Amino acid sequence: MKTSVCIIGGGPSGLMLSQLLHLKGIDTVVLERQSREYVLGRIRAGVLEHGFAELMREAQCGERMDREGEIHEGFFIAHDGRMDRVDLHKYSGGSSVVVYGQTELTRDLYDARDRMKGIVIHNAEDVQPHELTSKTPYVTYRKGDEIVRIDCDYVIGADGFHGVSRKAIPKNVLREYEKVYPFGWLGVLSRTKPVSPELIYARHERGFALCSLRSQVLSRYYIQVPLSDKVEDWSDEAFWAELKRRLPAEVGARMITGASIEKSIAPLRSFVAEPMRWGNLFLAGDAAHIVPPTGARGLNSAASDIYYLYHAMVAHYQRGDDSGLEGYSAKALARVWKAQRFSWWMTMLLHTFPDSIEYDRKLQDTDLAYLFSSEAAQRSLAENYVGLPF
Ligand code: RFL
Ligand code: PHB
Repeated sequence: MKTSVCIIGGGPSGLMLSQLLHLKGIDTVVLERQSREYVLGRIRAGVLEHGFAELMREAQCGERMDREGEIHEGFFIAHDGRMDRVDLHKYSGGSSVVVYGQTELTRDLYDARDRMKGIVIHNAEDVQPHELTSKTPYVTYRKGDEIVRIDCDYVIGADGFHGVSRKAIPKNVLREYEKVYPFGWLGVLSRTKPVSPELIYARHERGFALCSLRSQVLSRYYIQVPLSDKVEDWSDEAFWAELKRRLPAEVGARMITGASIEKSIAPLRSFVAEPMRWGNLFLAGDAAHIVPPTGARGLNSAASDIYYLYHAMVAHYQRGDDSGLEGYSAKALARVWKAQRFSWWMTMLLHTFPDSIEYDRKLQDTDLAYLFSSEAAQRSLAENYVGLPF
């Protein structure tokens, strides 16, 4: 097989880039290790920044998002038994975020790829990029007993944190920065009316909690748990009881509970790999960087990578201009690190750290008190939460 751009990974990053390039007449093949059902079964992000929503529209995939997604102009931070609202709209100069599930947007991207007869190969085993520093790179994968080779100009590593692409960069070139937090998030999806029309991020001495949603009939809740906890340790009853304990009493009292339809634990991690380009391999999204979900930045960091790569590839194929490709890594990383900083800050502000000392907790109190006493601080939070410009 032969293509211009071979994309490893059929998550949101890979599908979005493939769709955008196809619309500009640039040929791509997407290789995905899992089945489509598996990819669509993963419950992940719920909050999309303005820039991500714009990319969905540019990819001609925004119709259902615009119809079914909810525009959110603010969220709450619950602490010390009270709720303070962050007015995103007011403090970001009129911007907002869209609540629309990653599952739904991935489905929209798959549908668009199908409509355009884009090539997405599922269940591709042993995917491996080769000759990445040559002018003729290629990717191989196995389907049953057959090894298939795809020759291409460029390889995009959009295969998430556990993918193969990043590992193809030699150890003496790749620099990895990592911070692992001593807890995870236990998430529950339930077909119940959300407790609040806007998200509630809760700081509590028993641990962080988050009330989010997918629609007005589908709730998504999270609680901070120790890394040693297993999903099986948490019955639905135990989850609801603990969630309520961490919320202001009046919020807990009006919480509607029900059977969980999905329950999983995600560890929290901050991670950046540099550079994001090696020869003709370009990393994008979770393959290159991970944030703890506290600031809702994961998918949104991927969005800027895709935006830069898309424009760089179009400049290359349509005008022979390689400046975008040359500058990709530095440009992408500049924004990536700002999302890292913000996600780390939100995480430090709102979680209970097992090894914290009295002094640390006083600083958390003071950070929150400062936030809600300073318009400048709220402006900074809002600017980051709705997404810094690409
Ligand atoms: P993905 O989604 O991991 O997709 C990578 C794809 O590559 C495939 N793959 C391979 N394919 C071929 N060969 C291989 N060797 C391969 N290895 C892997 C995988 O099967 C997969 O399909 O990466 P991508 O596309 O970069 O997208 C990133 C996002 O998924 C991620 O950043 C977000 O989900 C993070 N995140 C959130 N981000 C937000 O912007 N807002 C949120 O509200 C938000 N909430 C969250 C989140 C992540 C969470 N978890 C579980 C980590 C909430 C949670 C709980
Ligand atoms: C979610 O709805 O899954 C969600 C929302 C906001 C976050 C993280 C996750 O910060």
